[in-house]
Amino acid sequence: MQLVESSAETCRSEKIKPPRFGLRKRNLVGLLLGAMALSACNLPTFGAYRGATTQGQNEFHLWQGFIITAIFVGVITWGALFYAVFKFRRRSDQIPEQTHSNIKWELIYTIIPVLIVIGLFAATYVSENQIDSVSSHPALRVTVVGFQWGWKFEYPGGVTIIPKGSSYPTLELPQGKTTTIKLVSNDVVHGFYIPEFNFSRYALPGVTNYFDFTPTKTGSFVGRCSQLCGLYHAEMLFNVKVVSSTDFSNWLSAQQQKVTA
Ligand SMILES: [Cu+2]
Repeated sequence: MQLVESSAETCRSEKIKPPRFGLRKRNLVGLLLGAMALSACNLPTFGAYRGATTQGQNEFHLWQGFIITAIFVGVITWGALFYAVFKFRRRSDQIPEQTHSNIKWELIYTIIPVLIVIGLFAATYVSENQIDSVSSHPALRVTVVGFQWGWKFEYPGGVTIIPKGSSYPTLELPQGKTTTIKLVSNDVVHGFYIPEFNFSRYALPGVTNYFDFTPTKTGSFVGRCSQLCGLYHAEMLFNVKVVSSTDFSNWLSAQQQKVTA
């Protein structure tokens, strides 16, 4: 009887044995991946700006997608490489079994990269179309003129902002409203670049470029010329100031009154 009891005890203790480490590890990895997926907005920036406009944020998400794909490809590729190096390393002078072709694996490593490239292309196509789309009824239209060596911003009502002395011009924009920028150059090729907007576009002589900015937050940002355009290229800085839509209206009316006065 005692023997039976003790064997039952053993069975019970076997039953409540903790799960094997492998299983726990799998659960942990699943948990981590799930947490990452659920907190996608907290993914690292991978060195890019999060974007202070809806267009810039769109570009930022595309960037994140590309980097995550690259990490995925890198892990698979390096993993497979090191697995082959260690698992099939030379152990003796005996020549291993010689095989030729493996249709299944050849199809897998052809189809998956092609699908990845198609996916990246499609994501780029969709994002770039959204970023480059120009509103037919923007809240504001501003003409930006690049010249050697500065920037000029032309607002409705004859308001013109130009560099004054040693101070750089400021491009004032309303938050939450779409502004269409018309970009031209007076002389050579310049690059209209606002890092925190994740946006750069050539200012080309004889060519007019249009694009939209819809700032999502107020603040001051730095702008610069991204093309080496001559001796004082480094002086081609400007500021971007995003203010609330009311503050912007007040500022623009004040500027327009100055023009009429
Ligand atoms: Cu320039």
